[in-house]
Order: sequence, then C-alpha cells, then structure tokens
Amino acid sequence: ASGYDVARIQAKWQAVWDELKPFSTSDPDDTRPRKYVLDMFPYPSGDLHMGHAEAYALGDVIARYWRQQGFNVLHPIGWDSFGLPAENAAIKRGVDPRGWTYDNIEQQKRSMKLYAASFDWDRVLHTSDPEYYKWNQWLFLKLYEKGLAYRKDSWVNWDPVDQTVLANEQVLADGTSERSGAMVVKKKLTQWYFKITDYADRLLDDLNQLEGSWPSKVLSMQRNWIGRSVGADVDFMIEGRDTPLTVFTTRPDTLHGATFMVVAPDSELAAELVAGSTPEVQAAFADYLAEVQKNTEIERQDATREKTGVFLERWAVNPVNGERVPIWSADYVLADYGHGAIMAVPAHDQRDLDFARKFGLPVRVVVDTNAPITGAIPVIVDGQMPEDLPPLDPGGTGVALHGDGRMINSGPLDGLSKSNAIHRMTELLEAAGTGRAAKNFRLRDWLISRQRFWGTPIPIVHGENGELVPVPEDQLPIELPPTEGLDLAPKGTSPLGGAEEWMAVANPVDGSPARRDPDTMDTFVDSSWYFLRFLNPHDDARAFDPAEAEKWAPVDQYVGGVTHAILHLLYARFITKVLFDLGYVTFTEPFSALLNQGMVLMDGSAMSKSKGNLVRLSDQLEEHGVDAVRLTMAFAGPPEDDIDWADVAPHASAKFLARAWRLAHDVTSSPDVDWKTGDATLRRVTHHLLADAPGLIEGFKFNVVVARVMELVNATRKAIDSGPGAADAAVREATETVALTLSLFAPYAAEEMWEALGYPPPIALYGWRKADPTLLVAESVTCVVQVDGKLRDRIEVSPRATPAELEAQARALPAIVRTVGDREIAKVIVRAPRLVNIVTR
Ligand code: ANZ
Repeated sequence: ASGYDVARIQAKWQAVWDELKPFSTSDPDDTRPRKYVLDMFPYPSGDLHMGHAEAYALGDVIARYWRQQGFNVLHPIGWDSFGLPAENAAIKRGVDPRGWTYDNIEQQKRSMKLYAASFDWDRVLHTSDPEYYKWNQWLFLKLYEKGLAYRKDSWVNWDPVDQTVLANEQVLADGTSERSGAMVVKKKLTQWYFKITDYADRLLDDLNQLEGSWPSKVLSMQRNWIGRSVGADVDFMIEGRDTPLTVFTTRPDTLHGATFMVVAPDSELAAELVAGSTPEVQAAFADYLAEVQKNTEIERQDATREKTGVFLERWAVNPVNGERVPIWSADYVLADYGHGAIMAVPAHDQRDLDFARKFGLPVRVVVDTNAPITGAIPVIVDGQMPEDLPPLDPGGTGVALHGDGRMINSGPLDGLSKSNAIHRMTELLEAAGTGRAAKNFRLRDWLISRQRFWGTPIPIVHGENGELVPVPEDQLPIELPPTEGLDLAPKGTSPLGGAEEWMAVANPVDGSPARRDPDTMDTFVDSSWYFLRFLNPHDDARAFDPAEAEKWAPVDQYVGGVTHAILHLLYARFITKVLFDLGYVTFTEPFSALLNQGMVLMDGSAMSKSKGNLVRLSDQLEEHGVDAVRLTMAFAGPPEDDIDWADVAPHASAKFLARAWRLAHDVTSSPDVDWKTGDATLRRVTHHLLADAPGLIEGFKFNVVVARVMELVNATRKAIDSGPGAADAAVREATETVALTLSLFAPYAAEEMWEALGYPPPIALYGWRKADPTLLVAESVTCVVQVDGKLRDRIEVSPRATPAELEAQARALPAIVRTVGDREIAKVIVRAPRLVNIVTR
C-alpha cells in the first residue's frame, strides 16, 4: 500500500459519495425505521469556523450511529440566511446582501462537503430564498387569522447602533444588545407581535415531557424565562377615583400587612394619579420619571440598588380592613409586569422593607416566623395610620421575614399557616368580590417587527383608512425588491419604505391604493419551523407535508449550542404548538432530545479576531486532514464540555488514524474467513467494544468510544507483530471493527480501510455487529497487591482464584520481595480475587 495520503483520500471518497448518495432519504419504499437527527443550521457569516466543526462532527456521530444501527436517518442541512450581518456587510461594501449571503453559503457548502458530514444534500434550504420565506408569510397569516399576530404601540428595546428593535431575549443581562453590543434604550413604536403569552402555560408544563432528554440547564432556563407566578389579584379602592387599583400578589395571605402601595412611574396609572395630585407632586414626579427613564430594565430589577421614589399624596383603601394606605411611585415596580402596581408588605418583602426603611413607612408583621424584625415597629391601631411615624430602628436587622409561620395581626387568618392563609384569603376576596386567584408570567409577547431590509416582508397591506388587510395566500410570496436605489443604512424606519414602487400596491379587497407594511420579520420566525420544511423543501404548494411530518417528526435528536437555550427553542416550541392547534402536526414538542455541545476555546478563552487567538478551520483541515480534526473533536472530552484547542492534539489523531489504516493493509486473510477460528484474546477485546459502543454512543460518551477503539488498534497491532500474526481471523475481525467504529468519527479513513479489507463502499451503510456473549465473560481479573496498604504491583488472576493461591502468587512477585526486604510479615489480608495486602512489622 502507498502512504496514507489525506488529500488524495479526501478527494477520492467525496466523489464516490456524491455519486452513491448514501445519505439520501428520498426512497418512499424504504422500510427501515426512521430517525430524524438535526444540527442547528448555520448562519452564513463567512466560512465555517471551529465551532461549526465541533457541532457538525458531534451531530454526525449520532446520525451515522443510527444509520449503522439500521435506521433510515434524515440528517438535513440548510442555511439561516436572513439577518443583520449580511445587511451590515452589504451597507459597508455598498453591495446587495444577496451576493454576500449566497457567496458565503457556497463557501460553507464546499467546506461542509469536505468535512464529510453525512447530510442529505437533496434537501438543502436557504431561508432567504423566496421559496422558503413565502411560507414564513403563510405562517404569519395563519397566526393573524387565529388572533395570534397583532399590532400594538409599546415601549420597545431599541438598539441605537443597529437602529432596530430587539426582542427581550436579545438584550443581555448587562443591558446591552446581543447584536451590536450597544446599550439598549427604550423607544415607543407600533410593532407586530406574536402572542406567545397565550401559550405560556403549555410552554411551561410541556417541559416536563422533556425531562431527562434535554439538558436540565436548558429546561430550567426555559422555566425561568417563562416565569410563572401563582397568587391573586386584589382590588384596592382609591380615594377620589371610581375604579379600583388592582395589584397582583403571590402573597395574598399578607394583605393585613400591606402598609403602602407602589405604582410604576412609567405606567399610565401613575400618570393618572399624579394628574389628580398637587402641583408640587406633579413637579417632583416629572423629575423622578425623567431620571427613571435613563435606567435599563435590568438596572431596575437589581434588588440591591438604593431605593428611590415619590409620594403621590394619594390614598388607597385596604379591602380587608378598611385602612388608608399611602400610594407611592417607585421604579422597583415595573410597568409591564402584573398590573404595574403592588401592595407593599415591608415585613415580608425585602424590596418593600428597604423602601419602608428609607422613607420611614410602617412595617407590620403578619406571619410569626419566630424571628420577628427587631426595632421599633409602628403599630397601627384601629385601622388608623399613626400620625407621626417613628423612624425605624437602624439597628434592626433590615431583613424581611420570608419564612413560613402562623398568621398574626390578620383577623380571620390568625393562627393559619402561610399556605393555608394564602388559600383562605383568596377565598375571602372572591366571596367579597374584591379579588380573585390569578397568575402571571415573566414571558412577554414576541415582538417580530424589524426595521431592516434583509428579512421576510410582512404580508399585510395598509389601506387608505389605515385598515390592515392580510395579503391573500395566492399572492405570496411578497418578494423583496432589488436594492438598487435603496438606502439600507439604519435610520429607525425600514429601508423598504423607500422602495416606492414596491410599497405602492392595490388593496386586495377593492383595488384602492394601499401601502405595504415596510417591516420585515425577526429571523427567529424563519428558524421556528425550518425543521418541518426539510421534510419537503421543494414543495411549492404548502409549507410542509403533514404526512411527511407524521413519518419523520418530531426531531429525534437536535444538536446545537447552548446559546439558543432560550430564544430559538422557545419560539420553535411555540410555533409547533400553534401548528398542532391548527391541525397541521400531531405532536406538541418539536425536539424530543437535545444535545448542547460545548464551545471551542483557545488558551482558555473564546476565539475571536480581536483577541488574536482565532484558529482557522481551513488551516486545521489543511494541516491535519478532516478525519483528524473530527476525531479530535470527539475525543477531546464529553461533548457538553468546552474544548480548548491549545490542549488537544490533532496531529496525534492523524497519527493514530494512519496506524489504524495500516492494520487494514496488513490483514492477509480473506473476508470469508471463519471468525471463530481467531485468537480468543484479541476477539475478547473486539467483542467488548462491540458490546459497549452502542450504549456509550447513546449516552454521548463519544470520547470513551474513541479511547476504546485506540485500545483495539493497539491490541490488533500486537497480535500482528508479536501474536498470532496478520493471517489470523481475529486480526481481520478486529480491523473491521476498528473501521466500522471509525466510520462514525473519521469517515475518510474508515472508507479507505473498508476498501482495503475487500468491501465495496459506502461503509456508512454496513450494520454494526452483535457481540458474542460467550466472549464477554471475564477470563481474568486484576488483583492489586499492596504492602502496608500501598500499591506495589498488580497481577492478572482467575476470577475463581483462592486466597491461598493469591497470597502465594503475591509473595513471589519480585516487586513485593524487594519492597518487603528483610522486614517481618505480620499478616496478609486477602480479599479474593481483587486484593492482597501484606502487612509488615
Ligand atoms: C405582596 C407581597 C408580599 C409580595 C410578600 C411578595 C412578598 P413574582 O414571583 O416575580 O411574580 N410585584 C407584583 N407586580 C410587580 C411589578 N409590576 N413590579 C415589581 N414587583 C411586582 O413576584 C410577585 C410579587 O412581586 C408580588 O407579590 C408583588 O409583591 C411583586 F411578602 O405582593 B408581592
């Protein structure tokens, strides 16, 4: 055999695979059971990078594994090709985003083919193709018909650099934009929303179905994001106002401890209450509001911030005891959560307590947790607020009482436990008509309007009288206009508004002059259902074929980065449920199992051009070959862990692959040799791998499988060079097993070995072999030999060896004789067959 020439082998097999199409799933008569393995599709922002290489190597192990197990595996690939990077690049270079996008796609496609991911290349899709985004528009219309797409005026997150709105999910914890890194500000705009909040309960409850098959971290991130709170709405009458002020509370049990109320400064309620107050209050409030609007929502939610606020000189009445309670406005209460107003119970809520201590408001304990707040607590007598509020003792603990206990100072609730009191108070409020059980979600509706060009046009037309007219389905797709003459630069309104010819349309209802909606959809709409489009990507009559969905979906295994733990997964789950409700699919969760691969780092940190630690995938492939890079990704550790490229050894992987390949050239027996005649010791190693690999792969322990195949290569090499020799049947059996295992990780080397072993390609379609159980029985176990409890040697012994035999063998070992020397042996402890401990004096 000639040398192991990586470049030659890669070119040779790519051509063969292109012709054989081993990963095609288009045969309708295929009777194999099905699996749908999906990698999150890439954004075409240049060539593939190391992160892609990791994700696609790992996803491919899974796809190839199921194929080897006899499944018809759908493993498609496409491009998430709308979005800002293309548009920004186009603006910078003065070109059309289409050119940039499709050039990058072509580049990535070539790299993907070289990378030998086992994709079905007949099912490729690009979300920026009109053939694809037509169906985004269809989906929009379906949601619109169901009342799930609507427009509202609201404060939105505004990215001042990219000049576009952001979903809450795109605002990072530090208040900056996930896209541009700019500090996000608030701006009032009329925007399109998808009503994901209608699905909040189901999105939360259905996570239970995914327990165990999704990473628990992702499940809890989703749960927190949806953030369900259960409690009650309570109505407080306001002096000088006809309608009550309703608050949401998770602690209706503490209603007797409500000593003041707080409304969000940026709420309509605050504006209304202030309007009915004194000019002094109005001036103070106006100043306060101006200050508040400089802060981000994140800052406002920071519980440790110094409390600020303004007394509105308005009063509410506590519905359970008729007490007058003062109404304040403070920014720790958010306008768009619950009702934008709270009843403050400082004894039992930390934020309220901090506020009460700062402004000298009374604190009344209503749950005796056996650790009452120390310091002077103003006592409210006969429902009257004391005239002069004594200052709170600064030596007090300042810690609110959150724990359970018996209710006190609470009239009919006295003596009840906290949870009983919550229940009882809700009943009392309902009976009195002043409150009711309620729940609230942190989840907000999904803002989908974007003031950008490179996205899906919204299929709505604005009539002469401002009426909204959905574009009839037979007029879809509404294609993007050419960019000639269009100014794509961000300016706060969509660049499409400048495409005069495109904007002016006939009203579909009566032909009167009308205008298109100039906004485009959030690209998360595109990726919320793409897994269904892969089932029939070329169908121009419908988004997807429900019969195909029935066959393939939901996705059996989804693979992708944890960066999508909230956004993308939540939206895809939501759209799936909508499609279920519309009768298009019969399942309610899109991804039955999820694997989040780690990141590829360099010297301990994320790779980036600015840090100068960027490792280019193309250089790595050039230097080590595709197989070695893929194998390194799988061998580096558990797939969920990050890989530091500085700590791994792709050249060692390359060397190992050459070693494995040489085995195939050394085998001299023919394919029809009888396995049973082979060397038993080597056969045992082979069959242990055959037995263990499936469980290990299904448990994502790819690195362990690689370690085991390395062990088998060593054992086979030993058998050839200093054992039964290259003609032994066990050598062939072992080498074939090496090739079959490597076909999951290093497809080129495996295919090359398979050919050398005398089989036609593709190895990907040969099945895994069953282990022979008679070869799995342990013939020997390792017995540890210690002197005074310290490990000194090991011996391979029969599992049935007696203590006397073990002791005799152990005493005779040279290492033991040396260690014991002339010391006297006090006793020998034997735990057959695993341990001999020789204790000296
Ligand atoms: C009285 C009370 C007493 C409360 C007590 C808590 C403890 P989650 O779990 O986040 O839903 N709240 C309600 N609306 C709010 C808003 N718009 N901005 C800020 N806080 C708001 O929390 C619900 C609790 O947060 C509610 O229950 C309310 O304070 C507050 F010992 O009411 B609670």
